[in-house]
Amino acid sequence: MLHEKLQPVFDDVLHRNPGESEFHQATYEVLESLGPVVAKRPDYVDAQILSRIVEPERQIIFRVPWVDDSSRVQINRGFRVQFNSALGPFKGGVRFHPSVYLGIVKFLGFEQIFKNSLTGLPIGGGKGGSDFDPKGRSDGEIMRFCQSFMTELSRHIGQYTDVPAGDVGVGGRELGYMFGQWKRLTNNYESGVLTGKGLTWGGSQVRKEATGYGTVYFLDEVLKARGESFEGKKVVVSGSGNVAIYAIEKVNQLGGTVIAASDSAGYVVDEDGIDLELLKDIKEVRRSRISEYVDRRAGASYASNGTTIWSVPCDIAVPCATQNELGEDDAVTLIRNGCTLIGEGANMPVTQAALRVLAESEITFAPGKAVNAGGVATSALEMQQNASRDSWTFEHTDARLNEIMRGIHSRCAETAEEYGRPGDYVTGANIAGFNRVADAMLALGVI
Ligand code: NDP
Ligand code: 2IT
Repeated sequence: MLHEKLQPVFDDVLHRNPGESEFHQATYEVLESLGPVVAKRPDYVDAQILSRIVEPERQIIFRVPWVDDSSRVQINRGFRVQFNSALGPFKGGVRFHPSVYLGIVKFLGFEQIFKNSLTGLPIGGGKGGSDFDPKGRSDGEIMRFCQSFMTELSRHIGQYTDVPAGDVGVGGRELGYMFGQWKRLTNNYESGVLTGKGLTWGGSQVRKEATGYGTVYFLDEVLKARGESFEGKKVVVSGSGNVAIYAIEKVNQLGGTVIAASDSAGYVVDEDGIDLELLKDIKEVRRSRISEYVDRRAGASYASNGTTIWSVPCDIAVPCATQNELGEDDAVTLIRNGCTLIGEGANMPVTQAALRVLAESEITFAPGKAVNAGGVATSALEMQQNASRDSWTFEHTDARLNEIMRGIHSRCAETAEEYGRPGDYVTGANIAGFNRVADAMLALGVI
């Protein structure tokens, strides 16, 4: 149920953005938390902050033509949604996946506004992507696609305007090709135009690890607040991409054991603990399927249909693959198996139906916009280093990331207390994230 002042805002979202179910879901989840805020702040309502915040400042959709290895012309669609720049330049990743359409980019851009706000750093919210499928494509094809994508995107970005980074299907290799094309088109070595860059060409230490490490730093704070730690805990991490791999690495460092991981085709269970070097070789180096893991590791098993990774009994579940990957049945199974903490490493991996089940249970649920904010926070640290033509050590950058994640945790926890919902990280994250943006929007007038 939405507050009476918020229902018309949501009705408008449905009416003006038909068919964009992920965007509807993301806006509903934020609006649902904001009832106590609108009750307390009529000035937000008078200034139509809610109706403005659900409408992107600018949406760009463009054709991306490129030539494949068989000399065939291929056409993809590119997107950049510049959602909100009240706090700073638009900031957010770029996703290459065949499922990408406007509704996905808008849900991600909308989430990004509040996530970036929670970091306390001066970054607005945006997101981009393409329905290009990188799977099975050669290096040359990836390069030509990235160059074509950047040829149009370059008109809309800049260190003070909009700063893209990686997301699903976009990592160091793709960002390299994009930055190369940007540099060539503009004749500017403007490092701060993209983040997630390689260490030899303006990137930051810890950016590659940041989302996964930050996720685990946040969950460690949740555990500490309950007088617990990762020591001896069984953890299930879905996905085996950038976020999952470095979440696993940090869980291992803190004394937990990750017993299962997955990709889009299936999942592996390894009760001795996932062998991270093997997983990195399969997914980061060879860009192959996780099913190979069982061929190279005795005692591990692989499942590809019938069950989901959430049927593996664990103390802590960390979905790090994609949106809506953990549904109602999975939530019921996790509760039954004694799981006590779920933290979203991915963006919106838990469905609305699953959230309702979890809300009635004893499980602590920590939402993505707080949990996975370490990636974009370290992107902002990369922008700082680029602006000052400096580069920090791994230790210094990691310490800053840790401090930022602890700050986000306390901001969420304190806000939840303040609004009479102690321990409710969803309410805490949504309200704390929203209030900072809303105050800036009020100050900047009707724009
Ligand atoms: P990667 O492309 O590195 O890895 C994605 C992983 O998820 C792969 O294992 C992939 O499997 C799996 N996956 C992707 N799509 C699907 C799908 N439709 N169904 C099932 N599995 C899928 O991406 P990241 O690790 O960077 O991103 C993972 C999540 O984290 C996303 O939600 C992203 O938005 C979010 N995120 C990422 C940040 C970052 O800095 N990279 C920051 C904050 C959030 P396969 O190998 O088979 O494709
Ligand atoms: O979802 C996310 O926060 C990201 N993909 C990272 C964005 C960024 O700008 O580093």
